Amino acid sequence: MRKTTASVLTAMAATLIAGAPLHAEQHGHDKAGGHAMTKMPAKAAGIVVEQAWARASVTSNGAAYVSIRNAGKSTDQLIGIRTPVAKRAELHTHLMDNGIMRMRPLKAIELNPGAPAVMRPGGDHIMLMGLTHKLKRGERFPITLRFAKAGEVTVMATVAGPGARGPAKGDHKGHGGDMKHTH
Ligand SMILES: [Cu+2]
Repeated sequence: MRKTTASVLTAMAATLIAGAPLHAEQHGHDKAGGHAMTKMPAKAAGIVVEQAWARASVTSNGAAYVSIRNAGKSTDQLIGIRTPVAKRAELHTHLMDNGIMRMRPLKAIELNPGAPAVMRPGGDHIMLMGLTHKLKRGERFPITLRFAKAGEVTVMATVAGPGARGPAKGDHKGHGGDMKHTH
């Protein structure tokens, strides 16, 4: 088990270097803070980010999840992530490999009109690497998503419990009554 984890991390590190341009743009827009975007789902050029949440962290890495709807007419791609709470944030997915669940970095996530991308534990996720502090349940923090066409969107993620399978129930902060879910 331990060995497997280590080799996955090594593979991830190699890919991270290859994927470095994703981070070329870190010149501090983090002041966004999200005041303006807490009232309704964040939106840019047809892209709607409906739900953002994270698990409470137990190590120096963490995981966050968003649901993205492409309400436009053409395909877009999620190509980059950043957040002030982690040194790096990467797009990951989980793949079964010989009966072992492994994480794999993704260069991008395709966003087709009419097919929402729902990140969830065990599937696509945002890997938060090198957290600046422990993410505690109930805490909120900004995540900036970069899209190939729609540009950048910043959303506020709410931290749920450490083993949560979904966003905390009854948390209406920042979701402007958009309570629908796809599964
Ligand atoms: Cu991961």
